[in-house]
Amino acid sequence: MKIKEIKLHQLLMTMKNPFTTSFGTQQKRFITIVEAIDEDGVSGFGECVSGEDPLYSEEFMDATLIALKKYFGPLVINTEISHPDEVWEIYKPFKRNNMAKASIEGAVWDLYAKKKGITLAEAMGGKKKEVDVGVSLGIEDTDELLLERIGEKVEEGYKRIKVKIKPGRDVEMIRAIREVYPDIPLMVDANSAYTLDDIDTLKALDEFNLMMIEQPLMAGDIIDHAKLQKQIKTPVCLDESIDSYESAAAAIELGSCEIINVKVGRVGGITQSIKIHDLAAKHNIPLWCGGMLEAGVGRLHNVAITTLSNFVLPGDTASSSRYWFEDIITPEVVAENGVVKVSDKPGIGAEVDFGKMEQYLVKTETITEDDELDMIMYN
Ligand code: OSB
Ligand code: MG
Repeated sequence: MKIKEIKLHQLLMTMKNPFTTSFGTQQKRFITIVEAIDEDGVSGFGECVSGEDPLYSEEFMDATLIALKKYFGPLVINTEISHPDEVWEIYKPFKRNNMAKASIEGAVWDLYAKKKGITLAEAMGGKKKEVDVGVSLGIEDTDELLLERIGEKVEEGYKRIKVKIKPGRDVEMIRAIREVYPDIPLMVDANSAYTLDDIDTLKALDEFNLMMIEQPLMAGDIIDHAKLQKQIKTPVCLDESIDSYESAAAAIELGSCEIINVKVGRVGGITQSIKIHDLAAKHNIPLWCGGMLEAGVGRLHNVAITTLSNFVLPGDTASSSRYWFEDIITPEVVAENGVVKVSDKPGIGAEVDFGKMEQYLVKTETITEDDELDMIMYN
């Protein structure tokens, strides 16, 4: 297949509820939907998951858009691609910018699956027909408010509850949750808010039978996490520190974590996610799929990757309606009793609904074959 045109649909979406992490509070989500159109006029869709600001990782949407327009779009346009794995090879000389790369690569995977008439999950080698999901809850001002939120989500049947923690909202908050819900599958995500100086706090969490603690220490770190894992019983799960196949391999070798959260965008795309999946499976490291407050396209990509066999723990891919008054796909992603059924329609398995998207659209920019790669090095 040959991509002739790439559209960057830039959306500003408002979430139903503000979402607070150790980084701060957000209620607006600036999302780019990538549409790759081939010579037959078939469209594949990807979603760019960069944050609005470089707080979760170094990538942020304004910069990502420049990277897409200047490099990653022109590099694939008019290039013969027989399998989406080739996209990573094309991008290889270009360092990092994983979420930018993954957004086009994801669109190419969807396009590839649609042209073959198979589901995106099948194209990846996924076999599950349904996937288990949990929900990620932000920090609330009081334990009472958080407990109310947890109550709703337990009632809705989500398979595990993840709560965000930060210094000052950790041990006593978890104690309050466990008093009401002694047995629910519960985990915490610190988004890199602690250091090894906080070892007493991190050890104190051991008494709550948590499924895991996600990214307690600095983004990118694998050395201190290895030291930490030796001192606590709660399994460490890495999120921000796993930004490539190589960092996953290093973390596994050093014992920096017992569990890995795979976010397709963070590791550079589906091809890299599959590589990490296979390596983790070999080393008995269970995986789950993390979320980045995605709209429908990214959400469906997450459902598809979760169909791979070593995604054994419930991920963050909750229902569209947990985030949005109206998602941009038809039908929306629906978790019923913590289970999302995988569509049997080709590609991502739902229609991108341009009518619904309209209400969020800031602008669409188009990269065409006239946009040549503009690089100092190649000129
Ligand atoms: O650390 O997993 C994270 C959202 C944005 C950035 C980072 C994270 C998150 C979440 C929410 O936890 C996951 C979701 O529900 O999409
Ligand atoms: Mg996380």
